[in-house]
Amino acid sequence: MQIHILTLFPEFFRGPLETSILARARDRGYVEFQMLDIRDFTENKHRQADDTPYGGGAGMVMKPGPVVRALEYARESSPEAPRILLTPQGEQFEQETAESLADERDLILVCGRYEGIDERVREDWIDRELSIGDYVLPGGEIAALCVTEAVVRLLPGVLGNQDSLDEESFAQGRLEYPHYTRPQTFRGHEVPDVLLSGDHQRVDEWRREQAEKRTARRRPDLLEDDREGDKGGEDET
Ligand code: 6GU
Repeated sequence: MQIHILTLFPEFFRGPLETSILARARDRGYVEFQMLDIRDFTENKHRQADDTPYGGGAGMVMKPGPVVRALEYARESSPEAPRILLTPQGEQFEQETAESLADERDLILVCGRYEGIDERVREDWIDRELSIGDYVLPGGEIAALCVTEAVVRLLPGVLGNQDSLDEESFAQGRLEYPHYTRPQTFRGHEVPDVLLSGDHQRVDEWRREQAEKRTARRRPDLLEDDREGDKGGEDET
């Protein structure tokens, strides 16, 4: 998968893309990152990529020319890739969104600044708009990193252990069960006995029960969603 990231702040990505799972995925050939500095696609000598809004008002708006030329450049090597704008006005990015994006050949991520991007770009050169939640960030860069991490870890082969994908939070509409590791006693707090029993069936049951309780307490909305989408299916009790 090739992920093109269009941004006014390419340096923002250097740390994250060179760290941990993203760096490993790239080094092993599962993904390539193409950082495009939108300012490189300006045509004025000050390399100005934003301008004041028609009609007046606060803030600056991203000029259409540089963004569209950067999009056209990315499309030269990835002609079919969805062009995704990161904006608080987009549809909410969910695990399901990550799963569907992981099936694409390539992706083009456009980091908007929150005051906005010229509306004509959104209308004709953007396929999809995503938001990572109902709060305002100064730009789409962090959101692009969220999408990138969530998608890349789903690419076949990137995680050593595919089982962990099926068990994790949201994969089954549940939060994950609690985890423990050594030492067995930590500052007076014990690991639950069942995990030391060696009885895999009891361990599985306990984990399922814990996941269910935790979801009911913290995210009852997930259980409700599940019932709606799964009428007459699994026993919920
Ligand atoms: Cl995608 N961009 C910005 N600027 N703010 C956000 C966001 C995106 N998602 C939530 N807040």
